[in-house]
Amino acid sequence: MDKFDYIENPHRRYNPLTGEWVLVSPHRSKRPWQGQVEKIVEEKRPSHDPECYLCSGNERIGGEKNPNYDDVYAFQNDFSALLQDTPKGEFSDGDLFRAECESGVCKVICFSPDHSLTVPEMSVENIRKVVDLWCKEYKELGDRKEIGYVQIFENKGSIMGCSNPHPHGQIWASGLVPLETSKETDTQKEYFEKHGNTMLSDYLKTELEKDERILVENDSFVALVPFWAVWPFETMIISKRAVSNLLELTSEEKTDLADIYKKLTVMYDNLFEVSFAYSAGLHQAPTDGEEHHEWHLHMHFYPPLLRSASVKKFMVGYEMLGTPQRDITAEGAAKRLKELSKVHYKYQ
Ligand code: H2U
Ligand code: ZN
Repeated sequence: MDKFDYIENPHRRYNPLTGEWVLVSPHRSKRPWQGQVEKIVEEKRPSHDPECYLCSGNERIGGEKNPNYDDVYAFQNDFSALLQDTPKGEFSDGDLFRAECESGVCKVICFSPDHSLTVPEMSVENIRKVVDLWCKEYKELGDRKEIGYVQIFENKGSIMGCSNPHPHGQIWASGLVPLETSKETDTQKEYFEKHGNTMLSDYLKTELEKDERILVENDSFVALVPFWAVWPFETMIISKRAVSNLLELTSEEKTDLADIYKKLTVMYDNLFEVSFAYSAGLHQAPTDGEEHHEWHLHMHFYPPLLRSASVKKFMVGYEMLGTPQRDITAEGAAKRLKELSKVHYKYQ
């Protein structure tokens, strides 16, 4: 038998942040593809849409009116999944039937008054205003004693269930630390206690040395395809300095975060020459009143597209019943992404 080679042979890869595994089948990406490949024709959107509930000055569904904002704007979600005044309590009927109250705050953040834009088309200066608003919201919500975690995220594209193309994100701040960040807290804590460094600073050091999965970097951040990526073009942005949350960033670092957010999303749009859909979000220290030296600020991007503007990866079959699986390797995905033009296709 030949020696095991993870570029060629089927294997599984470990995600040290979640403790989970992904099955990688590189030999399958050589099989012929016979599905259809359509080019999506995107309609040009106006800068202001009178029907849009996020545009400045417009009325929202609940009847409230947005102010005439000129850069960013945050408001409480009119259909919040978490509510502040939920009665405290829990229910249990033996070991098998358990429920606990959960409360929190949900907000919507408009990234720009310009309805026609998306992050990759915004200026770094204007994306910086989004970063500043994230900082303000993380601080204000996180300072509340009943809030244990502030999840900041962006759902982009109708295939991700996003209801409106107006550039926007959301924040869900909950009493408890939700599942994904709770797993990442445990794994990072264990690593930090054992090694004295954050897991992601050691990970990033090796990634930079190997340079097999790095997409782009600036003075403060690196964007890469993680070794353990599940989605075909899944990526992460990791801060070079081991900071645990947004509030520890210097002003230059905040601008660099805006810069790399733009650079990565330009790559994404250029991949299939379409406004690329994804769910992305910041992962940072819980606001549960504990010290979190183990936490290392990062951002995950989970895009659903596989091989064209219209062919999506489905998490089905073995993936629902067994374990997630991918064909194109993380290295292959990184190579494709980093070879793309750094200029957005609409402006080439
Ligand atoms: P998406 O990005 O996932 O489509 O979310 C948009 C959010 O905007 C969604 O959570 C909220 C929805 O509840 N919303 C309002 O708060 N007010 C409105 O008038 C419409 C939508
Ligand atoms: Zn709009």
